[in-house]
Amino acid sequence: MGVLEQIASDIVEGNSESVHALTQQAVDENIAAVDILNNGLVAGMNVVSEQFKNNEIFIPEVLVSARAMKAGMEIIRPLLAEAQVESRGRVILGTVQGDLHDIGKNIVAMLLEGAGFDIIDLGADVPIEKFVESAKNEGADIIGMSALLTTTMVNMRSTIEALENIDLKKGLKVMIGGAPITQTFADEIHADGYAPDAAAAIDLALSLMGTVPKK
Ligand code: B1M
Repeated sequence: MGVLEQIASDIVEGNSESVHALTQQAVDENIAAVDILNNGLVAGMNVVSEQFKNNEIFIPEVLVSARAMKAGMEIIRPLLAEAQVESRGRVILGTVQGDLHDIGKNIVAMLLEGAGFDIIDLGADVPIEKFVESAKNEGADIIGMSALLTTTMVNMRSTIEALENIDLKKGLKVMIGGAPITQTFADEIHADGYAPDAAAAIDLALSLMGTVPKK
């Protein structure tokens, strides 16, 4: 097995230490950072995504694999920045104001990063103004909001209204998710998409960017 296949396999296994060491080995062997990203780290996370989608693995395994991917990303992120690898799109992510639940949002962030998106993670309990400010300043393609409480999901509506009020919504797609969210709610508040889980969030983000998701 080559070093990139080994990285992919160790991501599926969730072996952070090995992914870290092998990614460094690949860099030392002068393998291009973009190859390490696409054929090692992302290839591994694609398998994880697919297994998660098919209910073959569950949240804890995804988190362990995502942590392994992060261990590899730490090494190649600066090299990718130097090489100016074209990202699939820039996504601003956050859990809405008043809501501290960030486990699901973090999984979405890690899988989107694994799929080649550039992520600006605003964290949890993100005020409406912070989403708007970030949308203005960061040149994002997508704003992704997460909410786990029926009392905080209304802040998704307020954020979209705030974006519409300053005419920012046209150039931006908004995707939402979280346990209490439904497609009906997404339609009602003029979100461009809703994803029930992190694997579906990748497909949604790709389709919002006009890229047909891989099946
Ligand atoms: Co809280 N909590 N919690 N909690 N908590 C829930 C959500 C609750 C359903 C539990 C219950 O009563 N049965 C309930 C909400 C009831 C309601 O509103 N209908 C609840 C409550 C009431 C509360 C407090 C108010 C409790 C209290 O203090 N009285 C309080 C609120 C604090 C606040 O936010 N202001 C509170 C606090 C907490 C903890 C801090 C203890 C902790 C959060 C820790 C953390 O996130 N760092 C916590 C937890 C862990 C939960 C449960 C048990 C688990 C949530 C979770 O992480 N799920 C939850 C019960 C439950 O859901 N069974 C509960 C796993 C996670 C991977 O799933 O977040 O759904 P999820 O994400 C999925 C999808 O939804 C989707 O992809 C993810 C991966 O597949 N997705 C997206 C999520 N975001 C997306 C964004 C996208 C696309 C897809 O696009 C952008």
